[in-house]
Amino acid sequence: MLGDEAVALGAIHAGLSGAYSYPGTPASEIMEYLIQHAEGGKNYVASWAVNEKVAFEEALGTSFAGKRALVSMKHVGLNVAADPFMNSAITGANGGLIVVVADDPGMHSSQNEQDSRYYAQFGQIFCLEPSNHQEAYDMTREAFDVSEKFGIPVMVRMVTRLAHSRSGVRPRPPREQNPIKYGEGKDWTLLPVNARRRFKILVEKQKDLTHASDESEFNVLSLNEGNTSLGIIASGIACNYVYENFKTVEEQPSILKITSYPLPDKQIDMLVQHVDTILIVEEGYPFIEKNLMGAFGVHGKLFKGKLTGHLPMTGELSPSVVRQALDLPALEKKDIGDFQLAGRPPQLCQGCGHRDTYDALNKALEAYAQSHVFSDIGCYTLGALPPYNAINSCVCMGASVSMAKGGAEAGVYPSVAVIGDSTFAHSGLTPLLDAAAVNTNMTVLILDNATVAMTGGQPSFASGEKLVRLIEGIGVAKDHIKTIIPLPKNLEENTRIIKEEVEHNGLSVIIAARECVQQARKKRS
Ligand SMILES: Cc1ncc(C[n+]2csc(CCOP(=O)(O)OP(=O)(O)O)c2C)c(N)n1
Ligand code: SF4
Repeated sequence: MLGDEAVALGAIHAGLSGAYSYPGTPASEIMEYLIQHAEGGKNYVASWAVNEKVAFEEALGTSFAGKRALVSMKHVGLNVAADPFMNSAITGANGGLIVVVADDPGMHSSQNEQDSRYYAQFGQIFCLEPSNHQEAYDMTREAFDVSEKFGIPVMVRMVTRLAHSRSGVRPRPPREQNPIKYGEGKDWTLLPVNARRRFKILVEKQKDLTHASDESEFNVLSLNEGNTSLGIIASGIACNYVYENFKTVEEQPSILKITSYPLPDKQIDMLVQHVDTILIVEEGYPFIEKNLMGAFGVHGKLFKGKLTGHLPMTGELSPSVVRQALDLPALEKKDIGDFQLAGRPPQLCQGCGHRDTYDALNKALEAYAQSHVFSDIGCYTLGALPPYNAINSCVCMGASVSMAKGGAEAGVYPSVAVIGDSTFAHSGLTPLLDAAAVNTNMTVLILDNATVAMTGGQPSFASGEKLVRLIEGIGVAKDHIKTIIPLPKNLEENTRIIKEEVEHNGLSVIIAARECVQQARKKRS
């Protein structure tokens, strides 16, 4: 199974009742698997949501009903869901509530490489970090138990390399779903008087959570009695990069494998007491390292890791990178002569409608000495690359519309936003409401290809006629809502329409409507 699929199966076998998600690499396959297998009569809800905040709240509602719920997302999705995430730690969970967050160290397909373990610590909840596929399955089951035992949401932190690699997984017998169970409304109503009481309860739980982490079977301390010079603390996937550098277990120095948070204090203490130097190997930020070192370090002990420059602060780890930190001789490299693989930057598919939209937009903007095209995130972000060089910014989902408004109000003209249909539904709708309220002088291009193409073709919530009606309902003047069909034969007409709307002194929305050619191909086959 893929690591993502192991999480999904673990959840099904743990008695899952409801799962919600918004697509995002490398987390999408969790929901894909759940949807695919729900059809086999598994009797749970598995559903894409319009964004991560909505997905989180849907899962929280399921948990409040006493049922087991899962919400999954990529790391930046948790920024969008941060409000319910933080507050759910205070309300607590009723049925088990699991937040699976897939981080993307190395930014294979993301705009940053933030480390979600900080969110778990920020929310003061329990976090499990599988190091392999079997653990992805087992820990997801375990996460539901921890959530129900302590009445808190539990995070399962995945990373790309685990989410998207395959291995055998040994499943266990499935268990029943929870019956519906109503809870204490006053615990869940975060008026200050309740929130203060609940927050205190959460803080008081921390000792028990640390104890549970210390007792967890998933943290393994192997002391090498004959070697007191070096000890290693490794977490999650990074454990494998350590193990791979030793041919036998006997060769290994003392290793503490950490896969649960809050950090297991006692086990860490035992390792630190046993050795002089501690190398900390973790994928992501130096989270464990910072927590252990504090401001002054530990007297008499030498810590090595990312903060000390022994491991890189950015990007993904690998066995060879860890090998250097272990001071082991580099492995011999195979000589492949002067063979070189050509660089192949990603590009829009041949025949993609986004190409035709950018051709028309570039032509329409030729007449202006200065313009700013605020883009959003989707396949169309590839318009940043040659031959289009069509966009000037891309920050986070939905930002194109709000940034175009801010830019226009600062005097940028033409101020253009480019956003896809799924991203528009995710978080472009609300800033468009803002712009419509004051009729900002800007042009919004919504590229409606009727799918979430970038992440593999999940369903879009605002496409076609529904999208047009939404924009009308938001308050954009009907005369300035235009639809174009981005095809080469329509280049002249599309250029003219974009130009006209850029010239209009107020808000315009142009919908470029044409199905993603990859999706069309899939449907045909
Ligand atoms: C907060 C957040 N959630 C999810 C993603 C992953 N993601 C990148 S683009 C995108 C949507 C793309 O769909 P759309 O806007 O319709 O454009 P298309 O790719 O179809 O052209 C998603 C879900 C992300 N980057 N940020
Ligand atoms: S997947 Fe679809 S939207 Fe994305 S580049 Fe290809 S054709 Fe265009």
